[in-house]
Amino acid sequence: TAAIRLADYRPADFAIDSVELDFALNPTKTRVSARLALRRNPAGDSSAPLVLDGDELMLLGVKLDGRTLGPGKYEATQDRLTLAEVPDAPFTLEIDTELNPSGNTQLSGLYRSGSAYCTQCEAEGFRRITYFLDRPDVLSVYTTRIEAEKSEAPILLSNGNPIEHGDVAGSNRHYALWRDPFPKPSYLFALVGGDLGVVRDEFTTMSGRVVDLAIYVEHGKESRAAYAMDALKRSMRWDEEKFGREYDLDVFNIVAVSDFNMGAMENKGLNIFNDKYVLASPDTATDGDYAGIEGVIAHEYFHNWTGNRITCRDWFQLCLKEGLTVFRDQEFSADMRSRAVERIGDVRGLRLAQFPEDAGPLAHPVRPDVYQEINNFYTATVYEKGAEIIRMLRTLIGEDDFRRGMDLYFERFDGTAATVEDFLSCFAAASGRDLTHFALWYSQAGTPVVTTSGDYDPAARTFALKLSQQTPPTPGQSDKKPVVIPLALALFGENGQKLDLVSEDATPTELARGLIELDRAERVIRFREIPSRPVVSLLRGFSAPVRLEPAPASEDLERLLACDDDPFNRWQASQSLALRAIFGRLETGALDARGLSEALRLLLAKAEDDPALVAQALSLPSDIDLAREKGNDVDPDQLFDARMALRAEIGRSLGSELDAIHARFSAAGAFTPDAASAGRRALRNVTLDVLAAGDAEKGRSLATAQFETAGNMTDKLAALATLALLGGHAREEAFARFYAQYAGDALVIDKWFSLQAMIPEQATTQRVLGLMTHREFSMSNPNRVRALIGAFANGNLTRFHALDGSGYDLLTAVVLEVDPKNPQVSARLLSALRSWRTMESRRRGLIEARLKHIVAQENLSADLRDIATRALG
Ligand code: B3K
Ligand code: ZN
Repeated sequence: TAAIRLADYRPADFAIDSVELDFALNPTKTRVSARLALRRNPAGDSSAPLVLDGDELMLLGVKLDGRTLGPGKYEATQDRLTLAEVPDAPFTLEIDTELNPSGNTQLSGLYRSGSAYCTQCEAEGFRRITYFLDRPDVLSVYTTRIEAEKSEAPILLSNGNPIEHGDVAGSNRHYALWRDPFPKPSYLFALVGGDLGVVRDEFTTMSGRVVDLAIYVEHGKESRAAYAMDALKRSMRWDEEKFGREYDLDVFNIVAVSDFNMGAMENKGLNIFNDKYVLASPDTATDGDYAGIEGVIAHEYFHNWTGNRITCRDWFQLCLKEGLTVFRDQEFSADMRSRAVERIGDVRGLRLAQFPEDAGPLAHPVRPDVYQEINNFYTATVYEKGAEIIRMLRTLIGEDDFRRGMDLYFERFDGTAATVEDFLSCFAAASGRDLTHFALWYSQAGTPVVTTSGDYDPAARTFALKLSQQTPPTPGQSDKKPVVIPLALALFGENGQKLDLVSEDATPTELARGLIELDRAERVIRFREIPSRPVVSLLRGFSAPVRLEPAPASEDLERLLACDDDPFNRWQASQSLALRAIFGRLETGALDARGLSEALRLLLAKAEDDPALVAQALSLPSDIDLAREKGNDVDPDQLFDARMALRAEIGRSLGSELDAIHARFSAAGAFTPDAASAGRRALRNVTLDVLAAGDAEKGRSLATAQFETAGNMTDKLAALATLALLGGHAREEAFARFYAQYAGDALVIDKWFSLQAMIPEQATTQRVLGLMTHREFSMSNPNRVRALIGAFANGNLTRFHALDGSGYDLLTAVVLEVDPKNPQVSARLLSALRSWRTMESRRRGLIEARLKHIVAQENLSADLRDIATRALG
């Protein structure tokens, strides 16, 4: 297939003002009648034929202005409907298609999840329902009629407001009519039909309108939707308070389904969710699950303004809605929880997923300029780095101008399909700042490396800080330009006091805000009146998505850990100390963890102040962190050994403190999912983990006791994770009991699959192969595949990268098995190999052979072929 390029964008030749859809739902023969009000688009080519997109469609008939068209009047294939001649005046086109929802295993278009019917149309699923101009810049008003057997689908939902419903005379069928008054692109269309339980509530908007809220779930799971409902109402209020955005329909519906390719989907007025991001109860969901639900509920809700009211002109602008909406949901979570802990978690995620992507063969700009398969661009770069760009923008222009820019954006572009340039123009206008250079963040891929060096002159009492930047080459972009990097900075003196920033080399604003803008290759700032060699706290709050080099010296890190008033950088100091210890051991064979241990001991002594933050500091870098920091010639076994040695050493040297914390922070009273309680559990569970690393016997008995008495899933799963690492009979016993307790509860069994897949032992590969035949496993369900195979490939580096190639063989076999069923899932799974070039040579060779084997297959999906080909580069 030919590449699609941003440079080739042209407006559509036709506009579709309204769409009337009529669905007669049936498991294998669903009939769709679409009636489109079309006219030529003045901005398009006035003599162009009408070409509508389709995908695997079966056409039953076409009418133009009420008259049936003979086969000679159009040309229909599975993926295209062409009418060479159409009237110049507005006209209607009626198209009948027949679908087989039960046979739709791609989970794109109209498909079945359990016994329900549901849809997923972003990015290009609507063309699997009917022929259409399936592109985001064609906005139409939709009216949808759904008819189904009453017993099979008592619930019938679509976008917008409910208009009418009733029985179909002389049959056991009924119908519902929905109308969405807001023009929208086809990717936001949704339909649900099924026999579902429901939780209802209402929300009064800031102008006093009452909105009916409903969350539909599998019967019997209603009580597990309470937290999602609460998160929804808090999201609606927050968007009013923080962005002045009010909800705009009479109803807001959410449906949870168990077969879903992604997390959730923001369809107008009818969000469809992976049930993993809706269902929670204390004994089935961890604190991480609760936080995930809150974040995703908010994210999809916030899309109503950033994505739906203002959508994207084309898919290259995906970050316009995704980066911005991630930024909004991160801010929401920061307001609902601890801002510092949220920031640390977000940066951890960025470094875990986006940095490796940006450093490997799949690197692409936040706004790509070419793609083969758009589904492969719903990436950490578009989402998470996209959010970082928005955050930098706010940092640079300040909160007030940022809010004014957002208001202007909503004012100017409501009801349109916009571009990144449109968006930036609002902030340029609101702040009076030229954002041309800043915009380079959207088009230049790769993670900039900021190199620093400091020079203190005691006689002159000056400290010269040299900052330089460089972005490594990425595919298709060999020469990089300097970008605008906001570097938040503070200097600390000998006694931990914060020093005033005095310099002629920075602007007064920069000095007053403690924010240096590094917008060229190099900058030297000489600070004056510095009484002694200072410690630099740079990139405070992770003010830009860059890598800093080199890490400060150990003594400086220890000082920062003690005195920095930026909680992010305090945490960063703990991580950098851990990295130093680990890489020190790799180089010299000797482990020196004294500095880190002492620093952590001080933190533990003050654990009550902010348990969640201390928990983050105790969570040592993962294998993936280490592999990324190493950058090349990665040998996962070596990294793993060094990491385990550090954990064990910390566990031994802090044994009594950890023990005391574990006992003191034990669960008291009923479970509540709030951030403060979650923080206490996080601290308790990370102490258990480190403690067990230092003293296996003690760890085993504490973990076994916790596993048996835990009153919530967070504590139970943490105990099981600790036992999983310790091995032996206690582990197998615990896994068996966990299964016995939760058999049949798919979302909980996913955790059971994942923990087993991540056991860092030789036998795990066989274990995973065995679990693939477990009766609760299914290659057709994306959550199951991700829980077992995804966890193995992304969360178990030593086994996945086993030198006998067995891990790679497992992944290759699964990818090729899943691909014909569900290309989005197979393509995403294969992305686990995106950093293969950083491996040491033997593994590199093994992976390259697997990738070549995949590319050599005939009949690969476009999605998988795209990833495999680009990975090989
Ligand atoms: N917009 C959807 C993503 C759909 C992906 C389709 N392959 C979810 C979200 O970002 O909110
Ligand atoms: Zn989104």
